Amino acid sequence: NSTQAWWKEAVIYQIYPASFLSTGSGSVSGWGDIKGVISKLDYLKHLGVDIVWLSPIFKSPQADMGYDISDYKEIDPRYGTLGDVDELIAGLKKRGMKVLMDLVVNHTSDHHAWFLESRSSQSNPKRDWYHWQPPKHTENGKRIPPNNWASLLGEANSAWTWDEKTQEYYLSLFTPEQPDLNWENPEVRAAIHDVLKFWLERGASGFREDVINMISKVPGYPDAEVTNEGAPFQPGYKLFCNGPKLHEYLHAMNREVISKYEAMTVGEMPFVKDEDEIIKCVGADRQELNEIFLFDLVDIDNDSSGFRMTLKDFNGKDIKDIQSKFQRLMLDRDGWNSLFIENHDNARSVTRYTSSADTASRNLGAKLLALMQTTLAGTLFVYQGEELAMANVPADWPPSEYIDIESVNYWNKMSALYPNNEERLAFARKVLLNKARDHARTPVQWNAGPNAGFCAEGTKPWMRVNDDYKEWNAEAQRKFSDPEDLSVLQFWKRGMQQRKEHRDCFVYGDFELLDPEHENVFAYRRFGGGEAFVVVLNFSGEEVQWSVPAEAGVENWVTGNYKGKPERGTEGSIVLKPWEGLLGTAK
Ligand code: TEU
Repeated sequence: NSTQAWWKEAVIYQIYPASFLSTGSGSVSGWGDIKGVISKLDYLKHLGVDIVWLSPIFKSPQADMGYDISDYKEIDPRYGTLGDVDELIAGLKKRGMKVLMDLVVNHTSDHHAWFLESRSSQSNPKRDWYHWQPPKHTENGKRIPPNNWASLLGEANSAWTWDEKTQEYYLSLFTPEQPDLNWENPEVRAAIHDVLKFWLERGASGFREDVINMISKVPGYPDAEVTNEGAPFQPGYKLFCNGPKLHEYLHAMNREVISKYEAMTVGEMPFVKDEDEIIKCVGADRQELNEIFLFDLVDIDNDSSGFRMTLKDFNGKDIKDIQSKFQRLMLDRDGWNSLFIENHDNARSVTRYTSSADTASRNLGAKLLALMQTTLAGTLFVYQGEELAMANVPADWPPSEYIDIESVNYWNKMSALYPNNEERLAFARKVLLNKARDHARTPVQWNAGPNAGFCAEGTKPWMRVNDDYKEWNAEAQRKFSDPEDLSVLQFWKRGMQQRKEHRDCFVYGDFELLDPEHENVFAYRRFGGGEAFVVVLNFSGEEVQWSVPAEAGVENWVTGNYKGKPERGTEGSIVLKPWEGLLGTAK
């Protein structure tokens, strides 16, 4: 369908700077820094990365790892200086690469000057820059928040924070340290446009926009429907996501700022389900966002409560249904999507969607996922360490090793609610083991040396290094030299190359789902630019009998995630090995 664009073809690599590499040049030891990113630009270039997205490096009290910004135009000293950022941008440019900044503008830090003014008195000119509301009261006079919305980071407390001094509540959907900005106020929108310009002028090529669908809320702060009987606060996302003015705000940012530069935007949009609404954000004729992060795949194991720190079983068919639904939606309605299965807010994909239980399945699982990610339509995102099959932390790490605010809030809440209930607490530990954001935040494993090469020997990394780094690290995988049996890192590199060599097919081509009903096998045909490929992915640790559909038109199985060239029939029934992925050319 779609017109060509650099931001569609690019491979975007997400860096979570705190955990990427610490050179010791920042103000906090054992903390990743900008110079660390600069030192790995050749690694990224060699891998096939075109664009780097940096999670927030701005000045921040770090209540939520920089997603609480106190100054949008200053760099937090723990990461370095504005000068370091200029050097980074120059280093990227020299290699033909670009950078996306993380724009966190649904909320600021409670230390931001705007909020300090806003909270100073009810009559302050910036009072209306945030969402302030008087309290409500129960029949017996108890003070309660203006509505029943639950906060989002693990504790499911009220989304409102009481301000003693001015005797009102302010809205803080994530933590009390992250007050929500009031986008209804035109001064707020102008101030954000100014932030965008600042970074575009400095050389950024666009933005990843944090929870951008929350900037417009349903007016009047109505109560959310009670979906969790007995819980004091309820998921309110239907009321604070994709509100009535979202498109107006996105369009204005695009028209007044983004379009004046050669810049791209990818908007993070949790909770959105409505397809018309999705297309309104990313339709080619809309001038709102270039692309979007949808949550269906990373929320695949959330139960029906509306909360993330929950569990649910899923299988290959669930993965297939989600993927094929969005492949079709974007192709049929001229929208554009992102391809991601990892980021700093989710457990590691190899553990989650496949298996990291032993060396063999971990290699296979990571390559299976790489094969999927490099052959679907959309802009490809790779999260740091994903290219190395970095996995979740081991099951024997105690809850005290989980230091992310969401994990801490969740664990404290469970411990307080069920202090002596071993069964409940065992379940809570299982939730941490499967879902905690910490899994993605352990230091990148560069080599088998002290601290996995993340920081100097004798320095304590801000977060514990995963125990498996001696076996699983970049250096080991770079040296791996059997061309018939690539390391995960080399497999990713080859996949990205292949995607670029056949971009009319893999990036811009059409998608056809094969065998929609199979429980474990996700198989599809990609075709375009006069070529066609078939991809077959066995999302199970068992051998599976699979019959090659005639309409697949397979000519030749060219490669896969097992050693050597796959010897398999091109029609009729074939056996797929555990976690096996095949790539074939097709008619
Ligand atoms: O995340 C938004 C978001 O909705 C999540 O993925 C979040 O982790 C989840 O709701 C928790 O249950 C973004 C950032 O990526 C995340 O790191 C921030 O904590 C959050 O916004 C607030 O800025």
